[in-house]
Amino acid sequence: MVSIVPNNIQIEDDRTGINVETLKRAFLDNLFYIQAKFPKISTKNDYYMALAYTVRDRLLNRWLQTTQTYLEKAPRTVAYLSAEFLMGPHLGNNLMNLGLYNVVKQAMEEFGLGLTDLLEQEEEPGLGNGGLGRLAACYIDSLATLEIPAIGYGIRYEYGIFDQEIKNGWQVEITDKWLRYGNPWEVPRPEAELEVKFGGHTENYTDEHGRYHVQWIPFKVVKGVPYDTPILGFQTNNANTLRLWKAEAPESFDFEAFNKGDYFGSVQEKSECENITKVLYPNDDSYQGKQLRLEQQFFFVSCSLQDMIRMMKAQNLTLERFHEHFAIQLNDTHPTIAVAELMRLLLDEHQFDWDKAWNITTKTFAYTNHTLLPEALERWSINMFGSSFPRHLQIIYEINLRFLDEVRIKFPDDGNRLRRMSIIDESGERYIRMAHLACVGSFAINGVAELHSELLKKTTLHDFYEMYPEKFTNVTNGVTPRRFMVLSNPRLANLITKKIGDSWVTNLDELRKLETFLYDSDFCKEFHQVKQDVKQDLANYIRTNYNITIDPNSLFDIQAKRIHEYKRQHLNALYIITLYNRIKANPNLDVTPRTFLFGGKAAPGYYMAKLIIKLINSIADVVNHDPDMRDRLKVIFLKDYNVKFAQRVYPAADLSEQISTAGKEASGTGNMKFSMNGALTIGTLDGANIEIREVVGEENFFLFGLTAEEVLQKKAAGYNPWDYYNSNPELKLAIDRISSGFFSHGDPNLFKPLLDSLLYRDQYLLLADYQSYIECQDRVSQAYRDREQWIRMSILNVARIGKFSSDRSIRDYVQNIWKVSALKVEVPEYSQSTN
Ligand code: 4GP
Repeated sequence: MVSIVPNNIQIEDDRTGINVETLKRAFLDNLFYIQAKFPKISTKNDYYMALAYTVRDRLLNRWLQTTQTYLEKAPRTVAYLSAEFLMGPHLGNNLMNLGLYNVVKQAMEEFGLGLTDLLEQEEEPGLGNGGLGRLAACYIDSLATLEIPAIGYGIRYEYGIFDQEIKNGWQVEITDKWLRYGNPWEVPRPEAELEVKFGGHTENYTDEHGRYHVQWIPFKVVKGVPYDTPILGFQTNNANTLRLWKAEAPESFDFEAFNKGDYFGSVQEKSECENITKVLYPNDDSYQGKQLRLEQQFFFVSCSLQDMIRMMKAQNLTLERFHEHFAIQLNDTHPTIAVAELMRLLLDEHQFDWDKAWNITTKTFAYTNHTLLPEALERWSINMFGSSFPRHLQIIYEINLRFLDEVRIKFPDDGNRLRRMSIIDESGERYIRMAHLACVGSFAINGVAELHSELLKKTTLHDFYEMYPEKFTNVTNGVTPRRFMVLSNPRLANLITKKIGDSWVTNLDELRKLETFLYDSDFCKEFHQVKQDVKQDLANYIRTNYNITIDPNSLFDIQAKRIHEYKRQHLNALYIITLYNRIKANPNLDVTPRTFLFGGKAAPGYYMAKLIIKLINSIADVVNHDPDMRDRLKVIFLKDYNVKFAQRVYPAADLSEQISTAGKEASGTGNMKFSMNGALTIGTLDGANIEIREVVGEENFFLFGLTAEEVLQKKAAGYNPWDYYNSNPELKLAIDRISSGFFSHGDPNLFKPLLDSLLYRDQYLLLADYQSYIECQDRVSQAYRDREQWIRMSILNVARIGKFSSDRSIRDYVQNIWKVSALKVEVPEYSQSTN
């Protein structure tokens, strides 16, 4: 076999060398030969690009070596199918993983360039909405770090999640043109393109052996072109691949139409094909039954499965062993059409019989559920589905027929159960229930936190749990400490490393050692100083970008996540108004100064969420300009919350708001990132909050609110929000302030829809939880005054958070679901980094 890396490459080669001089030379070389610029006319972006290519070069031998090793050894491989990958900027992460951060920083400094400045330049690939997409990114990081052979498969959206601007207090969406200046991290692979079919009809035929087959005659065919991004693990040589698919027209023009003079018709067809991967649907925890969305899902799933089959063929592996070679994880139901597509490929294109194909399929897939919210459970109308995927509809009918027979055997004479469990919802207009297809077609089903997995078994997927109890398991989410501690909070990371060495970065449980220093006053001082410095950084940022001065000595109280009624940003807002009212009533009140910071995007079509943003901004307007507040209260809505910005925000928090209605937040992952950075949590017994509280200790967590069970009981007993309004004067005053038009220049109607929803329905029980929340918030204010105790609580949050590393989650998946093994990749000596 020819060596992957040419043998004549030397240590000092410009594409691999890692000392300052070589890096500088390589940087100038890239500036000249790739950006076609010289320093005098270079923009900051040119410098960023030149540096990105310099770093990418140093990744490539690891990446290619990984590919070669995987090719030779043909290990069992995880295929992580996700419609979203919210990766965040690559440059800093790659520098950290390669161990090149400091040497590159120095090289840039010698050119008079600031590395931080260059890092800022990167447009982040916003190919996800929030939790689910960012989780996929953390998992891809951990897979590489743990040296697990894996591929991430997804969609290369031309426009990712919109950029958010705030105009007059309202959210305004701006197209995210993240590819405008090129993407140095991806490598297009047009030679590996595949075809994906859509629409049309099916025909039956009999082959020469008298066997019956179905052929799908599509209406259109679209090309899928893979774009590959290397994902390097932390200080490993394993660089896995993130393979994102772009849709293209099969021919650039329909020449027949063109020759007939239908120029626009032929161009239109091209753009219709390309539309499939044009834009990410900006909805989180909900879905829109749009045909294009379904087509996106099928498109990337079909490309990915065909790609896997092609790889097996290239390795001379038989498809009979598909399930031994690949473990495919379905990240929510978005890729679930894969169950039907793998069946189709095996049946129609590779001539397997049904039983064999079904056996392979059901040993291949595992399904993760991310939400219990009914509005987020995907279902596709039969008509729409059948018009795009006539063959898959047949296959799904057949799967359903056989599945219902099984149900009948296990639960005879239970017609209601059959109706409830059927993959086809026949209660009105007929729909395909994708979660049901996922449960039937997978060998494992998991929720993302203990409570969530329990609730799945008890409620949403209860029938499936009774049918297949052995399939159900829990994998509590985790997040990568590389990006969310080492990269985003270097001050804290350095302090920790100084105390306990650096093995915590890949073994987060090691943080426990910090408990030894709990009463070491020097350490506590340093720990506190780190927090103050980081808060000062954020304060500077806010002053520069918002022209608002905030006091780093005030308590930084942060709620950063998608805006959603169940996440209850408006409960937080009610507390702010309560504090405001108290100070207005008693201007000399002794309050703990607080800065309330919010960040998060609302789905563009989610009116109530947008109104919540407007409410927060309107409160900020009044509070920040009221001299009575005397800097004791500040409110800021930080626009365009994304991964890059999140990295600034988590480290600066004193208090993390995790206040969803119990039973609604599947897990949460922001809660983990805040706690890892020493914020204390104020939260309900929801999602992973419960497990966080368990490990950090209940005395280091501010708990309030109803439990999931109490929420259900309250609703069952006939919940009436007016009872709370009428009996709680502070709550009444807060709500009346809003309804009087006090925050809306006298307009009593602006926030009426929000207030009506609270007073007449209050689906998420804000009013029921209000008193408990404000009492808890008052305890927080009190606790913050005891600085030493607060610091200790904060240290304990960091020290005990080890469980929530995504490395632990991935180990759980590896051992309990995927059954894959690590495979170490070796690279030549010269490219090993030194720092
Ligand atoms: C989110 C859940 O809302 C969140 O609780 C969870 O931590 C995250 O997935 C990852 O598991 N769901 C979504 C979504 O982002 O789009 O459904």
